[in-house]
Amino acid sequence: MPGERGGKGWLRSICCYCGTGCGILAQARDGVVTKVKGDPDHPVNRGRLCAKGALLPAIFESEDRLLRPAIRESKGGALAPASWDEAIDRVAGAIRSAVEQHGPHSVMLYGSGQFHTEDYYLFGKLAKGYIGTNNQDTNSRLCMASTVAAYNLAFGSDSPPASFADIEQANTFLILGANIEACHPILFDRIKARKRRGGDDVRVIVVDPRRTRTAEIADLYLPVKPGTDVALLQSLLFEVRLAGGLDEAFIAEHTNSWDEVAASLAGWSAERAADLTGLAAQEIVDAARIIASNGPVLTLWTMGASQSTSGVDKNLALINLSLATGNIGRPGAGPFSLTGQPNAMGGREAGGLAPTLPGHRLVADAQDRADVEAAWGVAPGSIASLPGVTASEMVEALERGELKVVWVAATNPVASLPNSERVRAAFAKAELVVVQDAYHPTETGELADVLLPAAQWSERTGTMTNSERRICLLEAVGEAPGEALPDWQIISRVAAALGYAEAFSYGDVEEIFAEYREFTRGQDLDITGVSYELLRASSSGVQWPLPEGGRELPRLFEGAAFATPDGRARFHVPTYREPDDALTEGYPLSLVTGRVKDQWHTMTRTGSVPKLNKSEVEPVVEIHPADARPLGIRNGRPLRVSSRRGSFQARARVDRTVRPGTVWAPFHWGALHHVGGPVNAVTNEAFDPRSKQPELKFAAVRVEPL
Ligand SMILES: Nc1nc2c(c(=O)[nH]1)N[C@H]1C(S)=C(S)[C@@H](COP(=O)(O)OP(=O)(O)OC[C@H]3O[C@@H](n4cnc5c(=O)[nH]c(N)nc54)[C@H](O)[C@@H]3O)O[C@H]1N2
Ligand SMILES: Nc1nc2c(c(=O)[nH]1)N[C@H]1C(S)=C(S)[C@@H](COP(=O)(O)OP(=O)(O)OC[C@H]3O[C@@H](n4cnc5c(=O)[nH]c(N)nc54)[C@H](O)[C@@H]3O)O[C@H]1N2
Ligand code: SF4
Ligand SMILES: [Mo]
Repeated sequence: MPGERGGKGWLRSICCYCGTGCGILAQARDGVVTKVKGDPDHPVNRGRLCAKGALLPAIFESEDRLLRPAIRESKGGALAPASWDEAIDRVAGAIRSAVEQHGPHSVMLYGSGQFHTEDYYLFGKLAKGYIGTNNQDTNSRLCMASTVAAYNLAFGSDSPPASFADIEQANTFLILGANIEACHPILFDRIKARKRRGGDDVRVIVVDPRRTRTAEIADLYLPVKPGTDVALLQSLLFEVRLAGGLDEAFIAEHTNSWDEVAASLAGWSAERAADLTGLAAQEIVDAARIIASNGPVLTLWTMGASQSTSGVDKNLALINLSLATGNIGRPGAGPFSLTGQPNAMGGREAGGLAPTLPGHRLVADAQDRADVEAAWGVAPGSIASLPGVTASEMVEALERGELKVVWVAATNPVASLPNSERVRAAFAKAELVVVQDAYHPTETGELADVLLPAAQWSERTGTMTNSERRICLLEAVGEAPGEALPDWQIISRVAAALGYAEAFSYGDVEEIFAEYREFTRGQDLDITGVSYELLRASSSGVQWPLPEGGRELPRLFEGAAFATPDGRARFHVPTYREPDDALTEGYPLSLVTGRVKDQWHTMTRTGSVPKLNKSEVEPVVEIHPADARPLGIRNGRPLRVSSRRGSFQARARVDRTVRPGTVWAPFHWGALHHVGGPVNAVTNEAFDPRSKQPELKFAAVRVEPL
């Protein structure tokens, strides 16, 4: 059997949760996965899995599986079971009439980092190539957009330079706004092992307003005030320079615009940054000295940096620090943004974001459009040059009545976008909401006019790319239940019903991969040397690029050849700005939101796994005793959190995990999982002007006991 490992029907896959991308061996009985184990041959996890991965078979026991299509005949009516033909006709009919009456930009396709790369590619081909709108985005907008923008600005391409293998060679870890213990547990194990083996040579610096379990392994923990990282990072660079930590030769030979950044450091002494960041000046100096003297430095970051109205600036400041110290393109070093979802990277590759086309191309580039049009066989000019609506702009476009049909697949925006009541109201205004999901009910599915049942992990074949550019094949191990279909087949059927059968007829998913692969030829992410056959034969997948006849590159920029016209990386001056939501007497506290180790996002899968629901049974709001006491808030008692947009209720956890002035809450429990309402009722939809990534990490709130 293809992909079979170790005999007896163990098939190879990848865990469908975080961007670590752990290798899994899975076995099915009667078409359902009943056993999984970590793949001992997979280089990422060497046989280990965290609890979420190890408990994957339990997700198939959920009673909430969406098994057949359903249609709501009229707004306000009930959803009634329908055949696939009826459901597809309804979707295609609505798209056709919206395009006829209002033009192609009245349609939006919203996908997900939980798609396979082939699904993304097909969604984009349909939207951008055939319907003729760039209104196709992914939930990676909420996750990776600031990093994509910053990598492109600095390197000329969206190319994460480092590999997980650099963990074992790094001497200093700068971990900023990342709770790796909870969100990338197997990577955390690797960092801990490096620290154990390296002894005093290894230093860990953690920057986070919350003293997470990740911070527990820190030699230096910096409880930064939320949103002030740019001030800290400018100051770190200032102090690194003072400590003699610049790599002058690297700056001179391989970068541009250092002088502007050097000039921008004036005034960013540790004393000044201490005021803004709430840190002690000495802590900043200490961190800078470690970075200056204890290389190689591996910088790891995620949402604490990116989900911000200064997300791009934070990312650029992190990259500047690596470039200025020569910590890039060599073992153990690099500015390395970890991806959150299992295939956030695949969407970046295949053109899943509104401004992009397959193979790191851009809709704004006339040559890129022409190349893609030619490859798809559509008339010149078919791909619009207008930028598409992003996920962050979708709500306003719905409110203005510009979007008539919204097709949501593998994401749950009513629960995961900021200011959820506004999102709900906006979706209710659409003429047709299509929700393609593996489960029902979900917060978004409740607003659907058409529900399309999707096959999920292990029920379909395809590829995903993890944080370190590693492409792996996920085999179909079991079968989809009921009438559920793989996402790519659903997309193909809608395309066929729209009259594009010829361009969307694929015998199997591998044909889609082969078509997509051609778009990478000659690009920085060239994978023309990759095939399903190769992926099936290898126990480790492939780290791009792997051009035909070439070799894969675990570490990029080793010769410091960047994808800019002159081959040099570019420094950019980051600007320090306050978060969008102002703290006032009425809203004096900063709410930071995040994740817990045993839940995944909006809980459609993990929420029904009993063993995962033991560690955190309900959402809490962490608050420092100094804030709780004057408000009369007691540990374990209910409280209300209100912002300028809305409120939710949860229990208080009074402890010293968060810094005074800051409260923290997990965002997993949406309206269907918690009577107190969703955390996203209060979060802010303001976004970074360059990346359009929303500021999910900062809301000015008031807290009161109930
Ligand atoms: N268990 C679990 N793992 C997951 C997921 C999950 O749902 N559950 N989701 C996956 C996905 S899609 C993603 S994107 C990743 C997210 O992974 P992470 O980004 O690591 O997770 P978060 O908890 O959202 O946020 C990380 C930290 O940012 C800190 N933070 C908030 N504001 C600031 C700030 O202004 N500055 C700094 N320096 N830090 C700040 C928070 O206190 C928090 O500890 O996790 C992935 N892994
Ligand atoms: N307050 C706050 N909000 C946040 C964040 C935060 O840190 N704070 N983080 C943001 C980030 S980084 C992210 S990535 C988002 C995540 O937010 P979402 O993407 O909305 O969350 P999920 O629960 O992962 O939604 C995935 C949906 O796809 C379904 N699904 C699973 N597998 C398949 C499949 O194979 N096919 C199909 N069609 N459906 C499938 C699931 O049942 C689920 O309904 O949340 C964002 N929202
Ligand atoms: S670390 Fe991430 S990829 Fe690995 S088993 Fe856990 S959730 Fe899955
Ligand atoms: Mo994410």
